[in-house]
Amino acid sequence: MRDWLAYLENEGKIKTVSKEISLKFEMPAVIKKLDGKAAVKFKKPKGYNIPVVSGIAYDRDLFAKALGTTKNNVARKISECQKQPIPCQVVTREEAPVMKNINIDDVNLMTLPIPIHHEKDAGHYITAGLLICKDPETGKRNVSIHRLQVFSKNEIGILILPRHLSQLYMKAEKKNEPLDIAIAIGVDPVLLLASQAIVPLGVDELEIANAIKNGGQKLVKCQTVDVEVPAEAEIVLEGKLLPKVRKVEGPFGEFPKYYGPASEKPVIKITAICHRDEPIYHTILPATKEHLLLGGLAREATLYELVKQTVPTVKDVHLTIGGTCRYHAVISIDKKHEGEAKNAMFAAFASMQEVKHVVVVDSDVDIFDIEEVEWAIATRCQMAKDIMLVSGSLGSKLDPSTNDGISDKMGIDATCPLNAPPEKYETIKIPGYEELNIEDYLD
Ligand code: FMN
Repeated sequence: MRDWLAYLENEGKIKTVSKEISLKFEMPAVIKKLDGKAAVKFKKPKGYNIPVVSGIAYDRDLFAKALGTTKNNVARKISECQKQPIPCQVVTREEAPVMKNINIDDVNLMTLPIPIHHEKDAGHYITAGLLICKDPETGKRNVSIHRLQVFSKNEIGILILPRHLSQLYMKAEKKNEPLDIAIAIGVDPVLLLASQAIVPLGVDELEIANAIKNGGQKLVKCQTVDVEVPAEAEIVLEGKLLPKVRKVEGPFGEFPKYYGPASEKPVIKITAICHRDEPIYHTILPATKEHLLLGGLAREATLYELVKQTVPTVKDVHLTIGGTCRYHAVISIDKKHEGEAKNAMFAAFASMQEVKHVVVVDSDVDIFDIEEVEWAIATRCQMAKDIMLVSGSLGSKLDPSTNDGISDKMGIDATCPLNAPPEKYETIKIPGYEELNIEDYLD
């Protein structure tokens, strides 16, 4: 993360707050004011001597930069690297900056500047930790991000939705054994993004990050658990996900800007805290662009791949910020046959449970420009025939308008009919406009 912060500083993309600031609401309020405009570093969280950063990748351009590609190629780049993971190098404890300071005997989470983000949050939440563990049967690594409520100086509550971690936890729980885990805080945007990859169980997201980086991702073994973590992380919490223990976690302000409710959740016992010299803590404020894009860009990569299997002429996919980077998909296609738009909708709904509304447009529309998408809807569809509605499908449980996740889905075909006379949809043009440099004309 340090190299990335240095880049942000060089580019003038990070603001600094030197005055003392409370972790409870005050820091999150500043982060929210700067959302989408700048990253921020808080030098003096009140009561702590560890600085906090947030919004370290706050727009699509920054993620593209971190991935070493362009804004419109993010999905394809992630999808390529997902297919070709590269094993990471494991270095010694002496070579790993994060193992410079190891605390096993007197573990105390209260020494970390962990904010309280929203009004009704149940407490202090760690929001930017990569949770790394291994499949108890195969030994393959898995990486994911989870909301983590600090219960005490060495206990954390965790929300585990039914994906890979839940499968690994169930395997351990069946044997009444704890699952060794580690939580890496303060990592670069590529590692954060790779953790969100939607890949089959057994594909190691750290190896996807290594592929994106063209190698060079170093790992180090933990001290108290059988897990490897990024050697250059700022902070690593080591711990055990306990079998058959549940405690009330939540409520917590979630990505759709509503609260996720309180309920009984699994518990992690922290066994060690390791950190670099002068560590920096990273927090993600829920529902900010940093949060939405992290999940959204990885989902776009998978959506692109899966829609392409059904509609090979797909050009781009976009999960919009307004649709929480989950619920609204825009897909552009080079339509060759009538009906392809509807097939693209079916493919999108089938490939990603959270996708609720899909708009399909022609490839002349820039799907990253919402004004252009709206224009296509306004001028290229007639809703009685171009809309598709499905009821009673499985959607997102965090969408409050669903019935415990049971959701309607809607698709809009905003493509031009292939048999329309060409002049009907011919867009207006001014010859010479593209080449004209406005500065040559202004006083
Ligand atoms: N997934 C959860 O199950 N619980 C969470 O609390 C949770 N919080 C997240 C917070 C952030 C900031 C982000 C970016 C994602 C979060 N996710 C959460 C999504 C998972 O990290 C993501 O779906 C991941 O790919 C799951 O990996 P897995 O299938 O390997 O378990």
